[in-house]
Amino acid sequence: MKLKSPSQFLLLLLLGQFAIPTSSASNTAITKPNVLFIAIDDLRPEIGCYGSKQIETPNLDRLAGNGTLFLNAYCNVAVCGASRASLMTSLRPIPNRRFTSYTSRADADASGIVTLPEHFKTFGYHTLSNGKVFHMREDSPQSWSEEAWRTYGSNGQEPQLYNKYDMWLDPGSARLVNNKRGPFYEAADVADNAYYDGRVCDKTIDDLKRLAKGNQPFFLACGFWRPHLPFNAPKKYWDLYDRKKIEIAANRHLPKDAPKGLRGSNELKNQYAANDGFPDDEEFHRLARHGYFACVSYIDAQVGKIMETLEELGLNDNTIVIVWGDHGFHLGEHNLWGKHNTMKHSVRAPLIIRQPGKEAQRLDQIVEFVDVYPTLCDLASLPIPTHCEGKSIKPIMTDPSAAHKEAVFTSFGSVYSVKTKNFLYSEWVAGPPARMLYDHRKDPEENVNVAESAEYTEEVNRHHEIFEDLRKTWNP
Ligand SMILES: [Ca+2]
Repeated sequence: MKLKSPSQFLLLLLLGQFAIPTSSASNTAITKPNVLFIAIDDLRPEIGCYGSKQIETPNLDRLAGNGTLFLNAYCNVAVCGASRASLMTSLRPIPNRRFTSYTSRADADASGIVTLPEHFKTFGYHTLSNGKVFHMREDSPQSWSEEAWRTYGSNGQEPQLYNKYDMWLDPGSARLVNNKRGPFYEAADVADNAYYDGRVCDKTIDDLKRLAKGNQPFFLACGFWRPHLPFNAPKKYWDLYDRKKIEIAANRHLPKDAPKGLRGSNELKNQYAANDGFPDDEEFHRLARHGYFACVSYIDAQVGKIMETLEELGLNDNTIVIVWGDHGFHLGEHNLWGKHNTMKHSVRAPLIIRQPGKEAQRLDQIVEFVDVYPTLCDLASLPIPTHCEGKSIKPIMTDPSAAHKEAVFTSFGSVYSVKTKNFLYSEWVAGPPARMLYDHRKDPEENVNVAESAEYTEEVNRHHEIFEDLRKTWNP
């Protein structure tokens, strides 16, 4: 690029278009912090650091032990593509911008919104995407300095279809079952990088080594596919668990007074190999949990390898690390599997941010994923774009006694929810009128819907008003 004047150079320097020359070629000499952005598909807070007693997640626990753990983080919509599009734009899903999985790119592009990585790119960052970051590899190509990397094409197809991409490696596994998908789990005795996520990890490690030698700050996004179905993980991660000892959900029934429209996801049913119905016995619940746990441990090990590389390269002191799951996941609670509703197990998700120089802490303020974009800008000292609907969390990371928000919002389909400190309230905005209110002080597992109980009229009205205030912003 030819510069027309010294003032243009100064402007570009201020905008971060040029790396400031330093005496060292090392990335660590750059004052702008790098961002390592790790997305884990369908990971609920089933992690040791969140209090899960059964899971083996030493690496995520170590990361949380050096960072800020958000105990009450909520996705803005309980489905993969839309949750990601919302987080990456800091825009809420609303009826005329639903961010449904296959139109996430169109929604973001049509709104002319600068995405989170695109914003960093504008300010001089080298931005990379490995694995499942946006829902589709083709989504938001302008966000990345290099073409988004996956080991398979997508072209609008779910990769689990037809075993096109070697998702099932055990020759004994069925290839096609119901709905033309493979079986819902597999434990092939293979190396980590035989399955897809191990290759995402290897690519990310190679990138870190390359980026460490450069003179540009980086925003490196790494998206793992598991523990999303199918629960395929190398056998050694299954072997971490004794299936007989796995505890299953105590509440394998719908909540009392639940609306008729309350459902879970059909994904597990679609991948269940038998044609004689879907099981509901304890053995099946243990098997499905075993598969999910094996996948979580598999991903934990990949995160560990990446964190080890970051440390070896001397990048720890100048890299913000963020780990998030795109939404929650039912593991048999209410006899539901997966996401696709607004129950706590679908909408609460893990969020861990390690900020260099910041001591470990656990925060219980409620936060939501539209807050991630402005927070990363704030932590990296970049301006926060005016379109962002979220609010930076940095103030509560700096002063844990500070307040953040009275309420956060989440959704699925035509159901919209308000989460406050003690309650989760949901309202159906289309179809037959229905609502849910769960009192998390008395009923953390959401076994009784108290929305129609006279005792809770005041709380229902209060939450409805909070929702109405949000609704007024939908069509400004
Ligand atoms: Ca997901």
